[in-house]
Order: sequence, then C-alpha cells, then structure tokens
Amino acid sequence: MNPVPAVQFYDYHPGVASLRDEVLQGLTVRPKAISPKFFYDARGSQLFDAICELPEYYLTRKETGILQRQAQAIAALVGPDCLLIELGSGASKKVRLLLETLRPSQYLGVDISKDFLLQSTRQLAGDYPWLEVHAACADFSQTLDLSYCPPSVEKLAFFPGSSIGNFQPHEAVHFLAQLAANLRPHGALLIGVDLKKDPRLLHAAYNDAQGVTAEFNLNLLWRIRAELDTDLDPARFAHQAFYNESQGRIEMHLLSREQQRIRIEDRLVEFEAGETIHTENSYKYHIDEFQVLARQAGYRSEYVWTDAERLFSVHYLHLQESR
Ligand code: AVI
Repeated sequence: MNPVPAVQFYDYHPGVASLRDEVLQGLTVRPKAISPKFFYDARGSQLFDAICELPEYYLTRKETGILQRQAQAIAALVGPDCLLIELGSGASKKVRLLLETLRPSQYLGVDISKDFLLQSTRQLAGDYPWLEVHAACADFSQTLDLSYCPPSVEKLAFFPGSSIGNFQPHEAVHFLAQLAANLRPHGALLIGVDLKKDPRLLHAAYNDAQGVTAEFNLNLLWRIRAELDTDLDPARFAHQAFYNESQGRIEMHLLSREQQRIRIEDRLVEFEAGETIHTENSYKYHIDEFQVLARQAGYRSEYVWTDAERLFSVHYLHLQESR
C-alpha cells in the first residue's frame, strides 16, 4: 500500500459552539438569517460539488474554460515557484487546471470543511509529488490570518467560483483588504467573479430541475438537526431562490411552509407561515463594478478574462504598491 502523502495541517476549525451560537442568534432576530458558511459540512460540500456539475449552473463550466484557456498567460504573469494559496479550496479541482503550467513550489488550501479539505489535499499531494502541500481548516469569512503560511517570496491567492459574491460588497472590500495585507510584500490575486446577466439564466442556476440546490439549501437544517439538540423538522421548510434586481444578487432562503414553534437547545423559535431564513446572497457584478471594489481594497486590475458570452469573469489583480 502507498503511504498517505504528507500534508502540513493547521486546524482553526470553528466547532459546534459557533454553529449553536450563530444559529440561535440568527433565528431570534427578524429577518431570520444563518450564514452560508454553515452549508459546508461533509454532505453540503458533496452537494455543492454536484451543483457545479449541473447543466444550469454555468459558473463552474465558464470559469474552468477561462482558466484552461488562460493558464499560460497566468503563469507568465506570476512566474514559477510561488506559494499558491487557494481560498475555499473544497475538492481542489480548479487548481489542478493551473498546477502543471504554473509550477508553484508550495500550495496552501484553506477551507472550512475539515474532512473534505484533508481528503482533497492528500489527493493533491499524491498526484503532484513535486509540490509541498499545506492545508488550513479555517473560517476566513470572519478574519483572515495567513501567518501560518510557509514563507515564500511571491504569493498568488486563488479565490475561484465567485465565492466573493457571497459577501456583501462592503464585506467583500474588507475581506479583500485583509487578504492584501496577508499577501504583502509580493502578491497577486486570481479571482473568479460572476457577472450580471439575464435574470432568467440566474434564476435557473439557483433553481435547478433536479432539485440539487434545494437539497443543498435544506441540508443546512439537516445539519442543525444532527449537531444541535432540536425538534426541527426540515420537511416543514422549502427552498426559495430569486434574483433581487435592485441589489444585484441572488437570494436563497428557507421558507417555513406553516406556522410553527421549534425548540433549539434551550430556546423556542417561532415561525409565521411563509416566513424565511435568509441563507445566502450571491452578488453579481459588472466588470467595472468589481474593479472599483478591488481598487478600494488595495489592488490594481491587470487582466480580466471572460467567456465568449460574457457570463463569467476571471480577474488578475496585483497589490497596489503604495499602501
Ligand atoms: C460558493 N458560492 C459561490 C455558490 C454561489 O453560487 O453563490 C454557492 C451556491 N449556492 C447555491 N448554488 C451555489
């Protein structure tokens, strides 16, 4: 049997206490809301992977196409032997499109889903024996501290999938600015950003015919049921996703099918029929709108690539010198 490849692992995993506190906090205010970071237990990560394969979910296909076409150009910009930091690395699939061409000497995968992260980074280490692989289980939606990064001259952060859209714009600026501070003195960011488009395409992408997105959304309730002491019944909720044009974002909610009272730990939570738990925002940007955010966060835009239909964009951003 081959030995399990060595991965340097750093654990900053937010435990059940953080799920409990955030769920109770989020369900005892109006409007009710739970952070999308709690989607990603092992089952949620699998479901998200399945979403990426759906015909309606164009984001992954379009981004993958761009990365495949532009890998050489990206490698020429970054140069060899960098430290490649992938945020929200999940199954570490997209980074494989870059590794052979980019030839970083070190890779750091950062993700909130511990088992998934360990499994995928071990696989990566096995498949790319020349690469030094590190993994950090962390919730980077709050604070981003990459001081455990292996020391390296040039850092390239890779934040694919338009996960930046899951932050509100002001939070996105804050997050990108923190990332910039971690990348100094030499660094760049390769980031996937979903674009504004015909709302019918957006609606379909978050309301797929097979119901995988619905299962992904409802899995949050199954997770709460499994990890907390509660009588919550996920069957009493329905998936809801729609494009909020004025905000430029897809909103996902869990809609209570009936009036109900749920016990979670030592608290009672009341729901009106039709009341929702807001579970996710997915902001869509025009290219120049996103460039304004990036500039505010301390980057200058060097390149933007899109697919032929201009559904999705990949930005190569460099740190601004004078900060
Ligand atoms: C991870 N994130 C970018 C996805 C998105 O499109 O906002 C999560 C997702 N939610 C529903 N489908 C996919």
